[in-house]
Amino acid sequence: FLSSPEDLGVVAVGFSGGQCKPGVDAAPSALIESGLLTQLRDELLYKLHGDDTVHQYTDLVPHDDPPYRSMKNPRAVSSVTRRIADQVYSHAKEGRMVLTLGGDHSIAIGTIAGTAKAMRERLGGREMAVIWVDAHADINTPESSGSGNIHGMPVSFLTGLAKEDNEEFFGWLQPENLISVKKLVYIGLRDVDIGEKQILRQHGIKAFSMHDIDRHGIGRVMEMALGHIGADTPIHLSFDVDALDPMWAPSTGTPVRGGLTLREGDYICECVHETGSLVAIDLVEVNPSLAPATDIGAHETVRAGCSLIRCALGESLL
Ligand code: 6HN
Ligand code: MN
Ligand code: MN
Ligand code: MN
Repeated sequence: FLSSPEDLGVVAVGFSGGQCKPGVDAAPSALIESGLLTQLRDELLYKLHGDDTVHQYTDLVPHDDPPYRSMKNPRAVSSVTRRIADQVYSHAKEGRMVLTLGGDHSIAIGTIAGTAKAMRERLGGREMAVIWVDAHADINTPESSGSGNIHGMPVSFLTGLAKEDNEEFFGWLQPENLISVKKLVYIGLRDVDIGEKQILRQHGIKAFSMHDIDRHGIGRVMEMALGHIGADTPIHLSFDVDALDPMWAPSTGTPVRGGLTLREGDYICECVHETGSLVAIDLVEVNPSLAPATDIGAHETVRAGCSLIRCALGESLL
């Protein structure tokens, strides 16, 4: 699916409007300052295209953005994700792997909308798969959401479960931007809202919770997850750092105990890399300003994020 797998499009998104805690906008700079892009260029030998500075998209954030269908900051999130979709699409249609550094998880509305469209065009209508690694399912509809935070809703818009015609509120999403619930796989779930559980059950969505990982081990879970997707299907990996246990990634907006070890997270990324089908990766929800007690937490979380990305992009262990 990638005409030039060594070419990497980078999109750095300092956007936090999908939730209420400031600071997640500082993550791309923190990841870049810790040397991530230099490593990808000098050690993993990628040719980088796109952002070495971080988009803040302030021009797209309106002064007044009252709730719509209970969504908070709906105009800002809609117009920022629409811009991201264009950026990601233009990399993916060139056959580049796309790396997006968030930002909160609402930005995946843009990244997946962009890759889904590019892959359909490049593969004559064939569908892309998404592996969503997260403590949360992020599949609330505006109506099922208890928080109104759009970072808890991206999957419902991307699968067409949440519908909206008004362009100002995600109505810009077209059928070619969407993915099928059949091509969606979750890994790491442990904090799923009641309404979301109903949605997962009703649509038979494949999900591997922490319980499944405890039972089968991460090796078997990855076999089953990739088996569900099937060979020769492009994969978009959307990795929320809160999938990791707070021991490894404390600096995040909605931490949940009982998560993945850093090695399990890295293993997921390594397995996805090994398929040769990875076309895009998002790393989201790193919030360097949410460090418990000392700033060691922020540093550790950034380091964990860099490790996940290097593994997904093919850092070899030996
Ligand atoms: N995330 N289910 C909760 C909500 O507000 O809808 C939490 C969402 C968390 C989102 O971590 O990307
Ligand atoms: Mn999450
Ligand atoms: Mn919850
Ligand atoms: Mn998430």
